[in-house]
Amino acid sequence: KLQALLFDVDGTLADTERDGHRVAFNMAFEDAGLDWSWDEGLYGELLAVTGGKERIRFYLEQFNTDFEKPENFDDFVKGLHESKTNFYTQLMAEGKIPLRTGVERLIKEAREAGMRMAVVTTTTPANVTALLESTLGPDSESWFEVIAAGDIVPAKKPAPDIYYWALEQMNLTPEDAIAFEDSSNGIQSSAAANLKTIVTINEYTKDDDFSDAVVVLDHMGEPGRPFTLLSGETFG
Ligand code: XBP
Ligand code: MG
Repeated sequence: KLQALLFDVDGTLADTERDGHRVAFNMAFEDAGLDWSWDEGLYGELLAVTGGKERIRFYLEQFNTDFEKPENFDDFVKGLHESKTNFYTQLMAEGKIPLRTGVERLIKEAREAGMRMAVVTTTTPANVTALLESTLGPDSESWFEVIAAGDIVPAKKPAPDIYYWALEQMNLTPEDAIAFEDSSNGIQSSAAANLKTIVTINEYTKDDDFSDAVVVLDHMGEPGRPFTLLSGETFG
């Protein structure tokens, strides 16, 4: 019997990448006096790598090789990323990003039905708190039994480690739970952890490979705004 819902955050609960994370990275770059600027197209390519610190390194390795790395490069990346997190949580507190269609309804109905819930994401824990508080309310983080996030495991998605960690914390096997994801990196992670996965696509991920998904939907749906089944088993 299904016991738990495991939610990815970025792209799944809310479209945080283009107008949230990307904007916050650019604010941090400007604040640090760097002339780097990540436009929407470049950011789509940078999403190949999950995790903000990892993404900054990837950018320098692949897209800005002329940049002369400072001696204490690890600290430099860490500091830049901390600044990005500050800008990002500020944007969330200002309510800049709403939840995706159907997400609030799904979470509230699951909660009323006594379903166990967890967050399983590569983003920084403070970002999860900021999004949940600004959208579902001040105590909504407590609706989730486990917040599996950020650097809790060293190998981020597409590695399955963060899902393994969450399942272990909840004392569940993969058969007891279902994952919600929006991206190729996300479903590679959940599928490698043997979880059934429901995918809701977004602009950045609509052409990703979702052959491992139970179903692929455009969004979670609302009364009067039903989702479209894009692939997978028919159900209803
Ligand atoms: C989300 C991400 C994150 C955010 C940045 O992937 O890739 O890295 O873009 O977060 P997923 P931080 O939805 O698969 O979890 O800067 O806090 O690392
Ligand atoms: Mg995601």
